Amino acid sequence: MAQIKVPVVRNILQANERLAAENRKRFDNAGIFVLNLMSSPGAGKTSLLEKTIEGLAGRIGIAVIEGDLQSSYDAERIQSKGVQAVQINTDGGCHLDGNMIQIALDSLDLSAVDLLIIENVGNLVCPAEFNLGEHDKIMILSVAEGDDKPLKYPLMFQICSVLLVNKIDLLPYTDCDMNKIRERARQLNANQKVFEISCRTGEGFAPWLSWIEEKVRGHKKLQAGKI
Ligand SMILES: Nc1nc2c(ncn2[C@@H]2O[C@H](COP(=O)(O)OP(=O)(O)OP(=O)(O)O)[C@@H](O)[C@H]2O)c(=O)[nH]1
Ligand SMILES: [Mg+2]
Repeated sequence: MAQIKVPVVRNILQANERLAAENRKRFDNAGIFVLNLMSSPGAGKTSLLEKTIEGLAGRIGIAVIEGDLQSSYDAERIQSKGVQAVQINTDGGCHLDGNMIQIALDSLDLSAVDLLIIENVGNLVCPAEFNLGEHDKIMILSVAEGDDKPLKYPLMFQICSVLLVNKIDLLPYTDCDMNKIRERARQLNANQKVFEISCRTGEGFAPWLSWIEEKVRGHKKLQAGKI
């Protein structure tokens, strides 16, 4: 059975790569910087989006694509912040793919958007395999999940240029060792940028917001230079 499955999986990934490349072209032509945000369920993806939208209000035009198995709950949370959000329901699927993003883009007005953030389905495994056309992949790990996660889900840590360690307000109530997270993540990805944050208290948000602003500005400059 394994001999049959391998080529099928490869074909699916190759087809996805083509769609992701098309998405990337579309983003670049529109001058939009795109982040693919991943984590396990409940680590704080939507909370991060809410606080980031508040922090960048009036400075950067933001739109959001939400991926969940069911419900439009997260898209409604984002819309209530005054930002365009479209919800994809994967109906059991454990990750987003390039085709789903292509369809979702048709529901967004991208004319005033500088930054598109895609909240992937809560899962530390499959989303790591599927490019969406994003410029950066970023992940959240909450301290309540434990400091062993880099050991168990290495691919996610390897491919993400940013690691946000969230819920640091809960550190006193856990046995999570921040030094272990940093060291284990560094061994997998020495270039990864790490931010320690709390979406509850807002601690650590200033450097994270500066990182985004710098990225959006840099992307605009790069695209303008190509024209
Ligand atoms: N104490 C504390 N709780 C937090 C923090 N960030 C998020 N939460 C809580 O964690 C829970 C899950 O947060 P969400 O932002 O919905 O997580 P998510 O990753 O979007 O979840 P899914 O979309 O279901 O995968 C909510 O009850 C949040 O209020 C934090 O920094 N500290
Ligand atoms: Mg969410």
